[in-house]
Amino acid sequence: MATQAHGRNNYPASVVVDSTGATVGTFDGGARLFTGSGASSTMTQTVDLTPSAALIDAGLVTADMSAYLGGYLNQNDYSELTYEFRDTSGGALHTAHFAPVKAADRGNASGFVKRAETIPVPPQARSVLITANFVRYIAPANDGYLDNISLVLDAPPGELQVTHTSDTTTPVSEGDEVTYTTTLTNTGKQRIDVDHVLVMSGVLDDADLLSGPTSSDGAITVSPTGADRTLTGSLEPGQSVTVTFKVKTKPYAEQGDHQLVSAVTEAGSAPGQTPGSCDGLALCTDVPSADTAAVPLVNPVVGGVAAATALAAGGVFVLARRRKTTA
Ligand SMILES: [Ca+2]
Ligand SMILES: [Ca+2]
Repeated sequence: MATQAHGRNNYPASVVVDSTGATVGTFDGGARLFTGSGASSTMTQTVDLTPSAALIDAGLVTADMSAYLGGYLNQNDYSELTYEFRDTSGGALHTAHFAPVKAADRGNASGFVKRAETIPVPPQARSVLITANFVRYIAPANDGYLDNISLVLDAPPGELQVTHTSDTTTPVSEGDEVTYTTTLTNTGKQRIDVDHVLVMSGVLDDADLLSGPTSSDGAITVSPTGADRTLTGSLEPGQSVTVTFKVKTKPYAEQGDHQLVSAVTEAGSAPGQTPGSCDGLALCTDVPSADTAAVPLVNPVVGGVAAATALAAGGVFVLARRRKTTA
């Protein structure tokens, strides 16, 4: 095995040719390409799959394999490539083979043809033995060419769905209790990290904390103090955890802005100051507080806010985050 510079000493540039010899594309082949040496030569590399063992055994991983195989003018010197997926004992579970690109496949032009294959990685696979063979038909040079040998593992990501609700959206009066529920669910295929903020400052200016916030499962930890709390941890596929807290509305005269605004954001996206509305907050509830002592029947200002809030509360708020894992 040897390497040569693309485009020098009659070695081809990084060009893709078809069976008529026409150049139909180029690729980023870098500075050099692999060639054979002598009558035949071989090179190998073993890729360790053990970091992805759990996902592989769950049948979640696909392998994308590709390479550019080529040769010189009308010579049938060629390269070929195999990817052998092996178990812990080295036994072959599956072998993908990229067939030689002969002179007829290239229309007798110097250049490359791309070979590619995607397979589900067989469960129990722990390594891939990649073997390149270079075979010479016409001496002296072994003109089996090979470039951009690739193996990429892919698996469906974890996906986090978050909802945030209050048990009322109509105006509350002093002394009323409101319960808030945040639900975090992993609807994807891999474990996913949670790093969020439960924003309570817009509620606690108008109401006293009675209980919580409490996580239903140790997978999600709620920071113990502060008007805003962090929600951190990780969720397995299918796992769902709720975080709840309950407040009691203060006497009207002791309230802040009379808007009980609470939200959940991703870490780093929490508002810098106490929110007075849900503007700019995707996962948010806004419960207005009515001055029932002063306006016992209808308060048109509060009514307008309540109508807007009911619209916001009628939907399901979803934030999704996707993560791609390769090995
Ligand atoms: Ca040759
Ligand atoms: Ca408020």
